[in-house]
Amino acid sequence: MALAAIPALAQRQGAGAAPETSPLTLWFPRPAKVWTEALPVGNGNLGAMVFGGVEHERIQLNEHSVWSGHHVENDDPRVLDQIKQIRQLLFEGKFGEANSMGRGGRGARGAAVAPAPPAGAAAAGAPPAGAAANAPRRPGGGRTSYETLADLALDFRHGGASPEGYRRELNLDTGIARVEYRAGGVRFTREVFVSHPDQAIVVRISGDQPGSVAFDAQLKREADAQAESAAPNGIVLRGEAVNGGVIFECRLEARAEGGQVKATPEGLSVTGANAVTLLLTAGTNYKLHYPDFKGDDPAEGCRRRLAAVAAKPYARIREAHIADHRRLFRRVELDLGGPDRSAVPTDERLAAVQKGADDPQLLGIYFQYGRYMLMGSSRPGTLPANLQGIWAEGLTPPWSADYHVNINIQMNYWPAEPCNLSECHEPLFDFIDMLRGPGRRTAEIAYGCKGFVVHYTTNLWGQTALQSPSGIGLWQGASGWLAQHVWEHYAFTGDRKFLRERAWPALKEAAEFYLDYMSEDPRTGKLVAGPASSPENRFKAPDGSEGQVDIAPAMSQEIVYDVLTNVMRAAEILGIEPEFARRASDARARLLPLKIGQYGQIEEWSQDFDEPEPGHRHMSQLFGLHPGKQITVHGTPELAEGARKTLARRLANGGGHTGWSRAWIVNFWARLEDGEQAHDHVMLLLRNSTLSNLFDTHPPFQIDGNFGGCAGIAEMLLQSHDGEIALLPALPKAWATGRYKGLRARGGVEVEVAWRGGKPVSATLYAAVDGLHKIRPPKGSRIAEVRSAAGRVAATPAPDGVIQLPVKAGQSYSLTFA
Ligand code: FUC
Repeated sequence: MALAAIPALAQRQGAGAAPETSPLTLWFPRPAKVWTEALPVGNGNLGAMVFGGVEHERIQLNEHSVWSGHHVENDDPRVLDQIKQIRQLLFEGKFGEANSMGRGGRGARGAAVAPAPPAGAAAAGAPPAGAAANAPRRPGGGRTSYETLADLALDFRHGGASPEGYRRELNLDTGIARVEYRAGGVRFTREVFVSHPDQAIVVRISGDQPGSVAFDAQLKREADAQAESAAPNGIVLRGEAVNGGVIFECRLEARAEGGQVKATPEGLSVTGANAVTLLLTAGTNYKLHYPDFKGDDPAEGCRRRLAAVAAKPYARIREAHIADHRRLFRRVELDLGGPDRSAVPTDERLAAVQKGADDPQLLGIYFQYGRYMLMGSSRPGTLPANLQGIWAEGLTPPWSADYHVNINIQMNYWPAEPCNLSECHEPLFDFIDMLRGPGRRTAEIAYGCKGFVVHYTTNLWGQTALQSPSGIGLWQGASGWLAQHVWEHYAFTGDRKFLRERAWPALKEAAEFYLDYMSEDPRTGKLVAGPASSPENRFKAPDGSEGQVDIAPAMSQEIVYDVLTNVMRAAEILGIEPEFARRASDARARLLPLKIGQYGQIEEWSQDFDEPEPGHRHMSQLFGLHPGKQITVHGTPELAEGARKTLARRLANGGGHTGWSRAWIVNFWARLEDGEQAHDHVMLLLRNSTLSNLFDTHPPFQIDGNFGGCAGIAEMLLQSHDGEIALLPALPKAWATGRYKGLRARGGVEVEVAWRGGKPVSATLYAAVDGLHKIRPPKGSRIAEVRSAAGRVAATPAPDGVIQLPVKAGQSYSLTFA
């Protein structure tokens, strides 16, 4: 799948010319019947799903900020006291009492809160019908959800001719979805893409016979919107999110070459054209609520962007789109070997894999699809990728397509840095900054603490309030886990300005909360990060009660460890706030350490409780293994062994049954340097948790598994979390021969590696910043020589094969192996 295999860009405009081809293409010999067979295109703030119907084309549209609801301040001062009591009860070992304490209601402002859904409800695979069961509940009963923008419906007039030579594809290398068929002696072509430079959804319809293009176009939405014609050749759709929320607008304009476009009360009618370009812009009034978002008045913005893009010929819009897309997309190349099966439709390839076949090139597509979808749902200035990225059908997507912050949104961003899409990480940083305001208020009112806190789910309105001091709600890890992302952005890029201006304030404020919230366990003298739950899991206490809230869940301890470690490093690098760094370091030294339990596993709770659901989908106690760096194969071998046993036990009890859970397992095994296990679980991700359009399925569709799977494949090929750059740390036998280019390691290093017969052949490191790196060769091989432009670099391997390599910004270093 080397990109060198891609033929030079064919000059093409409209029908007739050959389109670009790439092995990185999803294709199907028939239209999509259901939404999860359609193909996604997006530019970060506009998304579309292309069905490719012959007589009736449906292009379902999304705009990132189409949300119902509004910002609510419902922090409840009464929980402060309850939490203190819960803490005391837990110290006394009264788990039953502690766990029933906050249940059943809360709120000085009188809002009764329904109990959290039973843990495991989602594990059964059934998301709540309609609006999410674990969606935020607010006084007034308002609903808060991401929603579809509209559908673009195109009705063609083929006179019932049955189509031949049908092909529907998504070329990941161009970011263009294409539909092609012959009907009534005419070869019709549609191209759909979302231009980032021109901020528009672009649809091009052409026929290879003059005057053959005829269709009607409508903009439709199932509720709360009105379409009207915008003479002479446009439609405008205006509306408001259901039950109140943002106000949106969407504008469509048709530019026909030959023939006629007529605006009708129903929409547009095109007759006798050679080709038609449809241009669509959309926006909402969201910036009014989210000051950093660079939106504008929806009507004004739509009109302005439409006028600008409409002034350009299609070929130029297309060319600018491809250039922008490739600037990011082509940074990484991955070839995992195996035969070229690009002539086989994608769903057939997936079906073969699901029956047990191997298809490394399909994994290559799956990997690049993850990068493609991050580019499509998260670009600088947009909202971050939600549970479905940006693609969501209807008005009540599963779990409101919101921001779950107890793994899901973080998993969305795991590929951002290693897979060389650093700028696509930025929307998450803006989002974190937005959450810091309400999160600070919540920290103060609900906990009496400094800093900021976020619980397990939030939305674009900045919901941070503690819904109930019980169950899965009482989990304060989101702010700390989010703060890991700003640190990692620095770690990968070496961007000190970012560290000082963006990362430090968020890191420090996250740490401040935990430093205040933690208490000393009178029984051990250690610092504990509870009362808290361990995401969505429960335990059986010695008193026979089942509970979720404990005094020191491993994940809470590990998140605090991670935040404090990063704070200490950041303060040292920046040479600032030594007092605060000392406070962090003292607290870290006093944290209750991780413990190994009766099965040799890392204990999930402060005690080795019985587990009612030992195969639970969350594996929170392994946060320190991934995405944290507290547990490493070379640094903490006993804990790494504990992690291995934890995983094995979860799996033996049916773990990994949701897409994201399986994707996390890939990352865990990669970190444990077990290439065979990691590979088995990549295959299981495709076998059990992937839909025919390669969307991850929880079930249903949830995009985190795509991103986690993409990151997991990268993690098998390159790691850098443990103070060294490890080349091919978890290479499976199935990928005997291959090559990658453009994966990134911490310290601003881009890496290229080629291997054959399971052994490295060559590697090149490109340094973006000066540094001193340790390089670990793949197991069973030795670094023979390192050369830079200046000649041979002295690098003597230590007994474990690791070399020390000083690098200079802008230089590259070539490694050979023995
Ligand atoms: C977390 C998970 C569920 C689901 C939901 C959106 O709460 O436990 O499985 O993915 O997020």
